[in-house]
Amino acid sequence: MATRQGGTGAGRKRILLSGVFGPFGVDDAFGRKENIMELFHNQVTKAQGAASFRFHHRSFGLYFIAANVDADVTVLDFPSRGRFIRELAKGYDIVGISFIAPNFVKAREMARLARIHAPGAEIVLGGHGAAIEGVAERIDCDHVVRGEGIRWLREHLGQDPDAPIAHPILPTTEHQSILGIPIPGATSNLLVPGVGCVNGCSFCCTSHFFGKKYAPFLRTGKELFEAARRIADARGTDVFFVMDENFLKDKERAMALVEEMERRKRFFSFYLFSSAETITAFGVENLVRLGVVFLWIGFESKTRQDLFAKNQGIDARHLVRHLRDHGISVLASGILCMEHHTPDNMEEDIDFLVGLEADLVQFMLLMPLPVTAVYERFKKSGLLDEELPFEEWHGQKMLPWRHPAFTQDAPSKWLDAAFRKDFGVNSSSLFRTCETAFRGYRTLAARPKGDPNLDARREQLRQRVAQYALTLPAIAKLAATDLERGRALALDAAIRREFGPPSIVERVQSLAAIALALRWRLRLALFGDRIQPKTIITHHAEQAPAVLPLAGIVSEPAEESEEKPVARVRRADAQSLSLG
Ligand code: B12
Ligand code: SF4
Repeated sequence: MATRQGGTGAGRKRILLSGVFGPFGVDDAFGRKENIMELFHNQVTKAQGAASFRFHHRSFGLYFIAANVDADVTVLDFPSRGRFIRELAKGYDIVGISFIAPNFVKAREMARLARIHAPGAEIVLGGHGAAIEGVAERIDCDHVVRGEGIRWLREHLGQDPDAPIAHPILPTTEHQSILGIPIPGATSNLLVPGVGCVNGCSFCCTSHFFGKKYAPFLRTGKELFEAARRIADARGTDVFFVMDENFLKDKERAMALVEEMERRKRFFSFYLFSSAETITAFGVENLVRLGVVFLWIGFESKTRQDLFAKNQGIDARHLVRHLRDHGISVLASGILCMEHHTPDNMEEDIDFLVGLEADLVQFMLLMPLPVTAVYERFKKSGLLDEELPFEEWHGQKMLPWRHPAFTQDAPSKWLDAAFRKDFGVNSSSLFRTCETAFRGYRTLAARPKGDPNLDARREQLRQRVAQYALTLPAIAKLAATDLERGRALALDAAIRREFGPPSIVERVQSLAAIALALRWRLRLALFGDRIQPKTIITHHAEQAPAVLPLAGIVSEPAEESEEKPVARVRRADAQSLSLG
């Protein structure tokens, strides 16, 4: 049980935890247009025009902290500068600001505003931006928290740092749409089994930030299952996006989760991040039984595989094909402008990543982010460009270090060309994802029936195919190339051969998808592609739960404010959760 020194009444601390302010992805005094607040449209599907995947993620770390301290905590996500100032005026004892390196200037401005509008409050900086060297001197604050924040804040408040971790109930994404078609039903649930990774790849800030250690929030298969069950029951979907850098690394825990699902006959599905060596050790059959539908894998580079122990001896192309044949979509991630790259050899790495034929490809620049081994090495050797403002450290345009083979404007051109090549050669990721689901369905359909787990997985794949197939006519209609149009139509025909002709309802849905997609394309042409996330306020005012999960989110009527619409959320009991 948590020690409840926060109590209620006068002694109870009032804490504001805030993400950085918007607008995001625009050139202004605080940010850059390339630094979009969207995962896929920022660094994965950005060249795919209307077919780019669009959605927002909350600042999850803040909700975890709020759910695990005994205090009156307000989480303010995606505020405007004005909204943040108004919140400060309500009177807080502690103002916590979560930021990453490219948002350094925003965090500095927020700390400045907090000193003015909440002069009595302690200012605490956390998140990956806290790893910036000398941040305590560069930003006027009282504490800088490097690494895991729940433990720190509990200790700071005199509460038990070792109390169990309560997992908040949250959607992974907000306002999810592809081709302008809103994804129906509840979006996937968030599951954070832990933070950090023990692999310590030289460029990886998540691993280094948590001291190359893994800090588990959910330690066993049983705990994972129990957390998943409560979250899924509350939100009405059994699909989870797992924010854990290398979930399969703990094979025993993941296998125990499979056993628990089989014992309880409840078969969740998971989107995961994992490294190639752990995936191979885990085995594709186990992945299918675990219900993995998506894997984010860092293949990094073909030309310097020796730098990445996790990829040594792995046949990446075979692995990707094998996974897709089992209905597991792959996001293959690679690094451009590494030290050994030149304009003559970089194409080879781009072709390697494109040639994997993954569902999605992420190209990132080599960023020596503070706290990583690469950062330390570049600093020592004088390669680091310490003059480059942190707003430029987002990895989609410039290098914050002096590359001997590339001029300052070259990286963004290489990135653009790489994303365009992947799109041209492999077609839209929506098409590829649909193809993967169908390949997986066929693989499982060829197996004998009677294994409850595999029967459930086959049915899940069938449902995914049926849902994705509704978009194939729209993909064909908006196809960027004849190749893509032909592929979409051929896949549609193959699915129809297997599943029979579409029902009248499905035909109407497909026509509606085409209409929405055409409208979306027009919107992009007329008004550009920026979507700003809505401000979200969450009050965690009751006692922090000692065990899962209690902390839920319900929508309240939007408050009148300049940055409307605002989603207001408050803690509720699990029975009354309503999440859209
Ligand atoms: C979700 C996510 C996003 C979301 C952001 C959502 C949001 N509202 O801000 C999206 C997809 C939009 C995004 C975008 C970008 N992101 Co991002 N993102 C992540 C990701 C995948 C998960 C973060 C998460 O929720 N983790 C789980 C929670 C529980 O952990 P946590 O956030 O670390 O929080 C813990 C501690 O850090 C700490 N803590 C956090 N905040 C605070 C605050 C206080 C006061 C305290 C005391 C403690 C504390 O306590 C928490 C609990 O232990 C991480 C990678 C990762 N696995 O962590 C990258 C990561 C944070 N992103 C990163 C980057 C660089 C970006 C982008 C620039 C593009 C890119 N290269 O990925 C853009 C920038 C967008 C923008 N305009 O700001 C880097 C940060 C690098 C750095 N050193 O600053 C990371 C680490 C990925 C990486 N390895 O490069 N991202
Ligand atoms: S395996 Fe992935 S998460 Fe782990 S250290 Fe390497 S890049 Fe980071």
